[in-house]
Amino acid sequence: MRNAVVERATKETDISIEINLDGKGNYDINTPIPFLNHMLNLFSFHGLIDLKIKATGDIEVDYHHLMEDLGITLGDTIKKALSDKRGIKRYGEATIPMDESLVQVVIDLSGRPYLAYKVEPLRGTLGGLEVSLFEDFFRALSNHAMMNLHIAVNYGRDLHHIFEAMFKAFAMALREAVSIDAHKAKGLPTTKGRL
Ligand SMILES: [Mn+2]
Repeated sequence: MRNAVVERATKETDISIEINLDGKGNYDINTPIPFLNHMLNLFSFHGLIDLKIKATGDIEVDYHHLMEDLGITLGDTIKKALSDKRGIKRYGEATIPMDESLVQVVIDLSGRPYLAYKVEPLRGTLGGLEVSLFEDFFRALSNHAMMNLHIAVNYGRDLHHIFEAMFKAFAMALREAVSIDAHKAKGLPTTKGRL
């Protein structure tokens, strides 16, 4: 089983995350950001990744610190669970609709972090959460998971639908990228000898 636990506490936030990449999609997500809980539940369920999160933070300021620190800690946890990445497919892609919205996510677990976030400037809040903070969340996550992550909103109207499609696409793309490839099971999916 590829699992990991990471705990991270600062003066601003206190986060503990437990992950199992070879799970069944069981989740127990407790952050004080209701819309993010909804997104992480979907991520776990569709990614077949078991995920337990306990988080608190200085949300009386705003949600920025907690969103960014959750991205950092989830990225660290994914990286730790992947360990030496032996046998993984490495690449993953998913394009997922949610009613009128369509979002594409492409992942390369290359060891070189990069976020391409092709999202028209979206303004607005979902359950009090400013949606621009999702870019900060995914940037922190890609940096700490050492993941090349491309997110493109092809089109969409409703903010809830756009971000729900984004998290489902992220889940499906990651599920593929971390899956074990029978052809590569003996080694690393690179001609370089390390990832
Ligand atoms: Mn929903």
